[in-house]
Amino acid sequence: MIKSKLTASELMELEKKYGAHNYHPLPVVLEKGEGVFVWDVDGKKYFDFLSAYSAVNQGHCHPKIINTLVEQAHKLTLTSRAFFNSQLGKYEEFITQYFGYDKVLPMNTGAEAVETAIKLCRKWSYEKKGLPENSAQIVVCENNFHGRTTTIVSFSIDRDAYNNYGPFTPGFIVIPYNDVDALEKTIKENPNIAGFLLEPIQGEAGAYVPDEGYLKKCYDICKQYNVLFIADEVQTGIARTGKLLACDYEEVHPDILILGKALSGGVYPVSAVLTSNDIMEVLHPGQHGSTFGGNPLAAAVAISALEVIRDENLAEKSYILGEIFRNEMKKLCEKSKIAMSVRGKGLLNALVINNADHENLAWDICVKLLENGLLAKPTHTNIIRFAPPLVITELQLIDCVEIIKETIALFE
Ligand code: IF1
Repeated sequence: MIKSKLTASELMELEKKYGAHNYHPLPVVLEKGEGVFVWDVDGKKYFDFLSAYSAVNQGHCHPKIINTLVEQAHKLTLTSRAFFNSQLGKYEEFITQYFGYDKVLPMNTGAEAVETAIKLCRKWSYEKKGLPENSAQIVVCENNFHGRTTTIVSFSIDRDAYNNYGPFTPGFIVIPYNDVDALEKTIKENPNIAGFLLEPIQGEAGAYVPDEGYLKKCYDICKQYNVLFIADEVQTGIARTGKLLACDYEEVHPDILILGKALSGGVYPVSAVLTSNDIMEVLHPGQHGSTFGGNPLAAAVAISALEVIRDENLAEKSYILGEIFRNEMKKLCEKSKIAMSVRGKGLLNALVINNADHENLAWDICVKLLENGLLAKPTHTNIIRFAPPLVITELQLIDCVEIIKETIALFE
């Protein structure tokens, strides 16, 4: 029998029947991606305004990154770290110099990098800061999102993220985000604080941008009390917010920097933890690792992905286009009864929807946006995240602003 192409509904049925139901996707089946565009199995074209949660900042299937992936895949993909390989050292030199650190520990997913940073901070606090064994506390923020492992959800306040996954990992103190006094008070009251872990802009919370100066003030308090400032830039990093790192807006250089997602341009899971020699030297052979961490394919791809960010000036583009986008959305909010406000930096933005009269309004708007050729998804019921690949042109952005305005108008 000639294998006929499965329809969108047949493909959705297969996922429903054989896949875990841990997501609720929008009703679209994607088959192809290129730059800012994706196509579904019926050939319909969309602007992608989610960018795989900021993993394809460089655009879908960027040719330079794909070429590197294919070329390296024909040579050597994985050796384990039992041996050296021809790509890792070059990548480690490139990424440490690019972000201004002494050392990098290569991992695969963002959550693994966050877990690595937590272990590193704890070990440093015992062996360098001198905290009593198993006493280390790491301060985190309300409405954080740092991944889905058991330890990470142990300090989530999102019930869906932690409910029935206990018992939980101890050693975390949750304080309000964007509250400098809460950080200083917590550090003063608790002698065993090892680190402060935060997102410079809270992504999942809906592009929640803290007050100007918040990062610098927190960094200075951490320095004053010998507490490590740990920035999770898995989503905000790599040019997404209009600077190479969101911390760059306040010239804060995190003690530990966590990267992921766009570190590979979305073609392969690559994450990284960057820090100083003084901190990284607490790790000795056999004390941490990962089968795929630092593999030659990931290393080669990550160099290309970062070269694209650098050579195509994507941070500067993100900054300029983000200003245009927020100005247009602000004008929309001034006239709209349902678009309340827009917030974000660079091309990490979110529109707050007034869903008082219609709880699932944000979802329904996203379904209509999909019909109108633009993919976006709500977070926390009433916030729509808008985050296109950073390679979008100004003309394309204006077209998308029109699609958003026309779609919202249908619900006024
Ligand atoms: C899902 C959210 C975004 C992250 C930050 C670490 C990680 C993430 C700041 C972990 C991952 C992803 C996970 C994905 C959807 C997406 C997400 F909605 F879950 F919260 F982007 F906001 N730090 N975020 O944003 O990286 O292990 O996934 O590689 O779990 O649904 P990961």
